[in-house]
Amino acid sequence: MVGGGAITANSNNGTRQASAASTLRSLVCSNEIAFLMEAHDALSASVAEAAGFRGLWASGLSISSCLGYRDANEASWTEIVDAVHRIVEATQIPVLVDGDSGFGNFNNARLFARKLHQRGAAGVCIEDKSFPKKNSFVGDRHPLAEIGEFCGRLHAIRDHVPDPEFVVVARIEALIAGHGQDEALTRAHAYADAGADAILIHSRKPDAAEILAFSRAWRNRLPVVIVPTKYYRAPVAQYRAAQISTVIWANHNMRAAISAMRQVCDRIIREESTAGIERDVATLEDLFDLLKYQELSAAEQKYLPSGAR
Ligand code: SPV
Ligand code: MG
Repeated sequence: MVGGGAITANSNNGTRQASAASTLRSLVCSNEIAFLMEAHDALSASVAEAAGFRGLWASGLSISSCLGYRDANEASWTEIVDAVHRIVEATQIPVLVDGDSGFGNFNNARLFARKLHQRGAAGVCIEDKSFPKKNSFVGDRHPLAEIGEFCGRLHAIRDHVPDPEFVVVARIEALIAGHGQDEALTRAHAYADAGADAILIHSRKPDAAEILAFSRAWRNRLPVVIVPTKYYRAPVAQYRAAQISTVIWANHNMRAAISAMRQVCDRIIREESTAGIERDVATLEDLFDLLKYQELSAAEQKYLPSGAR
């Protein structure tokens, strides 16, 4: 059976939050490499949990795309918090939220992080750009936030979320924006001093050379998190050897859904029938299992008078 579902998550939310944050913290801080799978809604989160992932990445790109928004802060922070809440309620594994640049200055960032924590998120990752941000793979030379100002956002999140276990990841966009390793390292040290728990170093190169160079120079002062969307050919063995702490598969559930839906739509319109695709799509029983319809039947036995069942 998959996930905790709305019933259990609502009934013990305080305990759930505390344990989710410490579970994520131990995943990110352990000596073993961890993998976070992208989720953009309850269903994708449940599928990832059932596959065996031990943590989730609530992706800004994927959540926005599924809502019909571009990854340019078109979705409001409350829409993101609501989407995260559905993910949290559907699963028992910790959720690291892609918090973009924190939706403004220190004040917006701390409010957003606190709301995420209240809704059961285990941690937030914020990137050193300003509001509105744009997806790292769209356009060139995105302006970076000023270091001191971004540190204020990190400090404010730390001070405002009433849980020392809540994980704060500082994401460095310096390499994406065309700056060198020195700029990335200066930023990483400043963000570590400002209270970050881990550093996400992002890259748009087709190979892992620049993130591996960063990690060598950084010497693991804090755990390093990476997002190999563009350098997907690099073997995980390289990351293990470099003592990378966490790998995020950032958008693959959403992209898989696009391909699968497109294939099915193309066939149904061409064949004017669903007979040909029936074996290629999830069964309704599969869906009912994912959504725990069995729990509803059991609850009916318990709570409905026998005449009403
Ligand atoms: C996301 O998943 O929204 C990310 C990762 O921020 S990336 O799109 O690779 O920048
Ligand atoms: Mg994002």
